[in-house]
Parts: sequence; C-alpha cells; structure tokens
Amino acid sequence: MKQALLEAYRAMGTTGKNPNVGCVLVKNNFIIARARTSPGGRPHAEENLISQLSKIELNGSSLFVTLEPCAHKGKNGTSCAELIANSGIKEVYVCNYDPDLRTSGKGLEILKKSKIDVYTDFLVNEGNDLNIGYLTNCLSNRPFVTIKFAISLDGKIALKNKNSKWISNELSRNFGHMIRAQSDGILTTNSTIAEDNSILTCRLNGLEKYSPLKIIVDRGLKLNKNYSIFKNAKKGNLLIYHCSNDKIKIKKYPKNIDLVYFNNKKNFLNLILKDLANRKIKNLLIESGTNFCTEMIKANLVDQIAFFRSNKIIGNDGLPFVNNLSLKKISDSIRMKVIDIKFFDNDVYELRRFN
Ligand code: AOF
Ligand code: ZN
Repeated sequence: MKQALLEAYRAMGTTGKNPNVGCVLVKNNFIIARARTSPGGRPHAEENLISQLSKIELNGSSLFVTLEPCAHKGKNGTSCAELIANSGIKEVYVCNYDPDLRTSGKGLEILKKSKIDVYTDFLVNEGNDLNIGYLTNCLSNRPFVTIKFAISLDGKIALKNKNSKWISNELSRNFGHMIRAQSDGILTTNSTIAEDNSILTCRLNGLEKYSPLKIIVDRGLKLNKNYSIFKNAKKGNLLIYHCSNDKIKIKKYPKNIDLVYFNNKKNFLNLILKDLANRKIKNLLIESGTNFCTEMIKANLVDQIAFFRSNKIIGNDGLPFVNNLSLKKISDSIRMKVIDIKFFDNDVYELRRFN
C-alpha cells in the first residue's frame, strides 16, 4: 500500500478536480504493475493499471488501491469497480472510502457482490493525508489551505525595505516550486504582486504545465495591467476576487481574466474559499505577505504552513510573518504541530499544521 501511495503522490496537482489515486498489482508476491490517475483526471488509476495487463496476468492477483474504486460509469461505459470485478483480480486492499456520493461504499459493494475479497482501512492516516485536499473539498466545501513562507533564522520574511531576495537557498526555492506544481490553486494579493511582480508559475523543467490556477485577492482592483502576471494570462488560468463597484476599473481588465465580485466585505475570505471549492480547487497554496496571512490565520482559514527557514539572521527590523497578536498569556498562543521536516543544505523545511 505504501507503493500505491507513492504512485498516487506522483500525480498530485495534475489530476484537476479528480483525486490523485495510486494502485499496484501483486501476483505471486511480486509487484507486476503500477498506475495512477492520468493528468486531467481520466483515465482513472485502476483503468490505467488493468489496460496494461493481459487476462492471464490479472487472474488471481491482488490489487492495492489508495481510494475506493469508483461506482459511476465514465466515458468508457464502465466504472473502476466493474472493471476490477470483470478482470480476474481476486482480492482488493483499500486505504480510504470515497466520499463522492456516486461511490461512497457502492464501489466496495460491487466488488463484494462479484465475490472479490475486500480489505479496507489500510494506512488510513496516510491515505487521508494524501487525499486531504480532496476530502476537505468534498466534506467541508473549501480547499485545504497551505501558506508558504521563506523565513530567516529569526523568523522574518523580508528586510524593513521589503527586500526578500533571497532569504532561502536555491534547493528550498526549487522545492517551493514543487509545492506549486502539487497545488491546484495559488493565491496572493495585489500588494504582493505590486511589490514582487510575481507570476506564480511552477518553474521546474518539465513541470511548467502543472502550474496551478493563479488567484489574486484585489479588493479595490488596484492593480494595473502592466504587471507580468497579466501578460501571461490565458483564459481560465487567472482569477481576481474583488469587491469594487467601479465599472471603469472593471472594464479595463482584459477579457481572458476572470473577475469575481463579492459585495460582502465581512465574509469576503470565506466566500472566496467557497467559490474556489466549487471550482474544485482541492489544495490551495497562499504566497503572500504578513497582513493577508495574519488575516487568514486569525479567521481560522489556514490548515498548515510550510516554512523554509534559512541560515540568515536579519534582525528585529525585518518584517514578521505574523502581525501583533497582543497576547497576555503563553497559554493563549497559537500552536502548530510538526508534520514534516526536511533539510535543504543549511535551510530547514518545516511543515506545521494547526490543531
Ligand atoms: C477511481 N480512481 O483514479 C480516481 C477516482 O469526473 P469523473 O467521472 O472522473 O469522476 C470523478 C470522481 O471519480 C471523483 O470525485 C472520485 O469519486 C473518483 N475518482 N476514482 O476509482 C481514480 N481519480
Ligand atoms: Zn474510477
């Protein structure tokens, strides 16, 4: 099952609205095939696996799959559960149930009715983690939200003059681009675009095509179209959330940029996350500055922070990653548990989660 999880991770950020699923087939104690969900989401993992094998190879084999096989028919006229049922596979091991109501238990029923031995709940926590964006979207109608910060050893994100090039090293920055490729959406604010002229793409060789949907929160539509991000905009890859009624400003945006207006300033951030969930964004990455991130953290809308902590001390006049919280007691502090640690030369990557 660990091999199936690894296979699934290879598809993270490439499968659109579909979850990234992985599976391996075992026969006579050997893994004889592996497959994952295709770019864009179809064909599904199990279909990719079964279509590479002959009836003889499949006969009497064991399938390990990270998500319950689907029960609804695709364009191929069948479901993954039916494909498996007719394949000769004799037993199926599964990590997680699929909360999609078209499947949700029905996939496993199809298998059981076809006299296939079904074993569930293998590496459930690992499976939940793999699918955390998909599960959060299905069950809570919002994306799973990660903030990324490159911070100095003393926890600052930039110098007083806002210069932040480069706090973290090249290895860290490359991994940061990997996180972009694995995300479905990347969100920033007009202030960050105005300061950094960011373009928010994944710039790892060969993975550029997996750059996430770009999202800008620009409440007052303050940005002009000379920033690089607008020059590279294609229909469907750039979204701006605003609450401006200024028709002249709205008109000046090129047609290939989606403007989304919410008139509710108080509930603005919640509405954005809901809208992104409806657009099937599963994993949302935020790369922005102190003010916006503090607002998101205070509103309890962030799930985890990916810190790239460098070896550079820049001093107390640097900019913090979070604004004043005016706490009176340490027991009121916000706590984050460690999920993952990696070393990139003298930088340390710390993935931390709230709750
Ligand atoms: C599987 N194997 O590899 C994936 C599954 O738009 P569709 O028809 O592809 O359906 C999307 C749903 O299919 C998705 O919500 C989830 O329930 C399932 N994804 N199922 O058996 C796979 N990616
Ligand atoms: Zn399927």
